[in-house]
Amino acid sequence: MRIGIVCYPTFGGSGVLATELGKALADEGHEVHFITYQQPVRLNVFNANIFYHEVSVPTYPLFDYPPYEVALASTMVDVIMNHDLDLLHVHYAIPHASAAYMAKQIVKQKNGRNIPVITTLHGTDITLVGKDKTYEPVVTFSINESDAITAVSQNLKDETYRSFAITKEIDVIYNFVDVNRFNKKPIDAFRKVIAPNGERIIIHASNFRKVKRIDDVVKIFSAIRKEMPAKLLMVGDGPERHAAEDLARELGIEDDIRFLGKQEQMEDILAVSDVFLLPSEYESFGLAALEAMAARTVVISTSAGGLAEINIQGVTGFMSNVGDIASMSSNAINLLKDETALTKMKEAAYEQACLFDISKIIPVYEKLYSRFCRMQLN
Ligand code: GMT
Repeated sequence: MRIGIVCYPTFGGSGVLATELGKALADEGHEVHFITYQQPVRLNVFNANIFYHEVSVPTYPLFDYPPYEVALASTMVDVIMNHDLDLLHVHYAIPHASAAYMAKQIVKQKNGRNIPVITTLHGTDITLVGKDKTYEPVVTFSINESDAITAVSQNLKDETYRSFAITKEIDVIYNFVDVNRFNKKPIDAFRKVIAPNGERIIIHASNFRKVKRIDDVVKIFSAIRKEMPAKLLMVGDGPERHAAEDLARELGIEDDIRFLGKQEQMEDILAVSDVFLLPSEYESFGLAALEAMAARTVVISTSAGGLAEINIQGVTGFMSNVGDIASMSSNAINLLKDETALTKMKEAAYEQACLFDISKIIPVYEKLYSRFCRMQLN
């Protein structure tokens, strides 16, 4: 099949998932065309089946807001027609689903072809941004106009029906992880650099937005730090980083926290970590948590959104209510003090991640595509 993938090219979960999906589809022999404004960060391999089409948005003095959606729709039309795509798979509704709708109508008018559009909802496109009344009518319309709609968790599916007047069936297709990539032996030298005296290693990775409750990460770590020697790795970057750094200084734990910025080799960093903290206000799925579990890192999180669909309470990790710092701290401390329980839980986290292995989810997407594709798969 010839598949167009539209996504955000950044470190965010939706872009990571879309890129990994495209790479896996290319490995399966499909021709994959990425359409984005920048080379996706995880698109770091050469594969003859992968094509990248950059959306450039010309500026003009009149434009206070350059019309990205128009440029995106025009690029989609160009790629669909010149590369004879079989379908478009857009990740994150805003503005990808509405741009895809526009491209579909243009292609229909130009050559009579009805290009199927599949929209995958990822989370904040529904729960935060999409609900805003400045976007809601377009989001509802373009989701309903998609030929197929998928959500990355049952929770996100339910939230979508609750927040928008969706008239179509939404399929849940869970996010996935390449377990082989994350199942790595810890590099001793690396561990020694981070924790020279054998301290416990705690980790958090995100885009440091308000929804991630970064302050809670620092406060939980502070509680852990009072009980045992430990180091905290903060991976990623975003608007809440400076507040977190200030809080760390205020609590006097700044020497035990390393802000690593955006990192591509997450598997190496996770392999040396003991506990992954994710105290989010909401996660539709929590791809970062799943990657941690695949690397045998125990997840201590809230039970918000779809997290309970991957993390099993008391087996693969622990979950608490949003903002319950005391509960998340004591779960972490008790576990980190008990080597046997920690080892057992790390193994259970890995086993659970295997259920979401890439090899199990790619065929589900292929089956979905085949429902719409001119060329049926065997
Ligand atoms: O976590 C973010 O804020 C980034 C966001 C994105 O769209 O890139 O992540 C969302 O999609 C991920 C991939 O499906 C999910 O794993 C995240 O849980 C979801 N984030 C939220 O729902 C806040």
